[in-house]
Amino acid sequence: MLLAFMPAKARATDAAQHYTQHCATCHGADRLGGMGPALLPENLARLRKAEALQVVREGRPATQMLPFGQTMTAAEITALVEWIYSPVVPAPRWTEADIRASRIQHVDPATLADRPVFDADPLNLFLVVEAGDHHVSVLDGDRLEPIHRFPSRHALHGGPKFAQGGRYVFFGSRDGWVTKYDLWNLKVVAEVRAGINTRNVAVSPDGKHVAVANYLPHTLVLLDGDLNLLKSIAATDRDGVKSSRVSAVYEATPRQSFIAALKDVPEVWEISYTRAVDDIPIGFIHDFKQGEGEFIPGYLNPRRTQLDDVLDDFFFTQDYSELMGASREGRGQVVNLDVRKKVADLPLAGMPHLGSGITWDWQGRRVMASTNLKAAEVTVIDLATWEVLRRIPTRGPGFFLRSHEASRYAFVDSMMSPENKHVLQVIDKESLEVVREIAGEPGRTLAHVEFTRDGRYALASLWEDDGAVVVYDARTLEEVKRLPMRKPVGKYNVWNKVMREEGTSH
Ligand code: DHE
Repeated sequence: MLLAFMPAKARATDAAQHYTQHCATCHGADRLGGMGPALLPENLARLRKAEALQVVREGRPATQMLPFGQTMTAAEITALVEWIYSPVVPAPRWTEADIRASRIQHVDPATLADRPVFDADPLNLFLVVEAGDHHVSVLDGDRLEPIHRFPSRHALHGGPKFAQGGRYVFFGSRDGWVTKYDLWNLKVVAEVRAGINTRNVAVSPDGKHVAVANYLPHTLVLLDGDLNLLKSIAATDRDGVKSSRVSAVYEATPRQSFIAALKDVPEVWEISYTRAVDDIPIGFIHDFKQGEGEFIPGYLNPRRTQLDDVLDDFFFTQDYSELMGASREGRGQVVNLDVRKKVADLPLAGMPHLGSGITWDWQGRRVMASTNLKAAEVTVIDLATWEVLRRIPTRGPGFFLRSHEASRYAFVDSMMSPENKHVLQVIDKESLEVVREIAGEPGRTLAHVEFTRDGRYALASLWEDDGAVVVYDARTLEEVKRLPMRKPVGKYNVWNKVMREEGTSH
């Protein structure tokens, strides 16, 4: 029978059988992943269906993914792909027991050397996330050469988070895996699966607390520095009625807390990771659980700020007293984390990508600037008055903006523009104008810049499977060298991250 004429239910049964036969061993009987990634609509959101069809047909070179073009007909492959893009009902669960059971201790910490096993400056290393074959390269930022490369979990997303002066770094994958890596020993220490579909991770500077924001299940997970579960908090409104995905979580050092926003409930949470918080008089920092008359101690318990609108993406002022946030529709607001309410509206358009915002001093004012995923502009905002000072036109909507305190320039991509995704634009932070364009090869994305520790060089990603990290002299803007890489996505300099350099994301 032609598949198109089969009833939908029969097609689904057929697809489920093919899944069990061909896919379950690697991707898990429940589609939650195993040796291969999870095959759920949430986790496949970044993969176009046409590409998924091709992967099932032809396999993925240099991975364990086999081709099934000879084993299944085209119609069967189409039905299978349709099926993995449809939700699992009821929604899969990932309990505290699942989290605990998933933890892997890769090395005994007692066997790790307490000094770097290489001679490069440990504070000027870069980590380059290579999405092409799911690896991470470690670069020496002085010699601008790789010193190590190791396999990562599938589809890392968000910046890795550094702790203990840059010795340890924590990665989060879209499939929920958190990896603790010892940069001095160049070894994976431990891993845990904190969720099924994860946004990002945040880590306290002493490396003792890790927070994980999940879309699936609706939880914010708190781990200790060895990735043991401390608690998993159900992300619901304060009445426990409406459940929500968690948009993202960040660490706020001056407040010794994690700040998270919910995506489906208009609330910001602050979760203190210091027990000292319990010494603060009740009523100021403690939260009141509605209806039950019970005060909840502040340590590791969310303090909620109610808003009128949800936050998708957000950015903090340097002292972390205020948060600038935007919803998917671009409605912007400023939330004061001490008075716990919205204090201003932000006149933003499109879909500002506040998470990649940067700050600097401009004509005696502190400003922040952000790209926009839907508008071809960089928006510059006064951090004292919240007014938009300048909308700098760019070649196209962009994802990432980067600078360094020692550089007069900020680099912005136009990644979201099919015609201009190969162009990086250089903005003069004083004149607030584009002063130079660095064009790669049309059709091949050039994006995501990170500076060396001293701001002397800017490293950009030629974001292709046969791509490279391209090194530019940050003063002359000339190319210095390129290091071949498999689809380099983000790159992260230890010093800039640990010092919370103003020109980079945190
Ligand atoms: Fe990201 C960071 C959200 C799509 C690459 N991205 C972040 C962060 C958030 C976010 C909240 C900050 C987390 C952190 O660093 O702790 N990203 C989103 C989205 O909502 C969006 C638009 C849709 C989605 O499906 O999640 C999205 N992001 C993408 C991509 O398509 C990118 C380009 C490719 C990819 O790998 O998925 C992408 N996002 C990145 C990178 C960072 C990031 C490289 C870290 C930037 C940095 O320099 O710190």
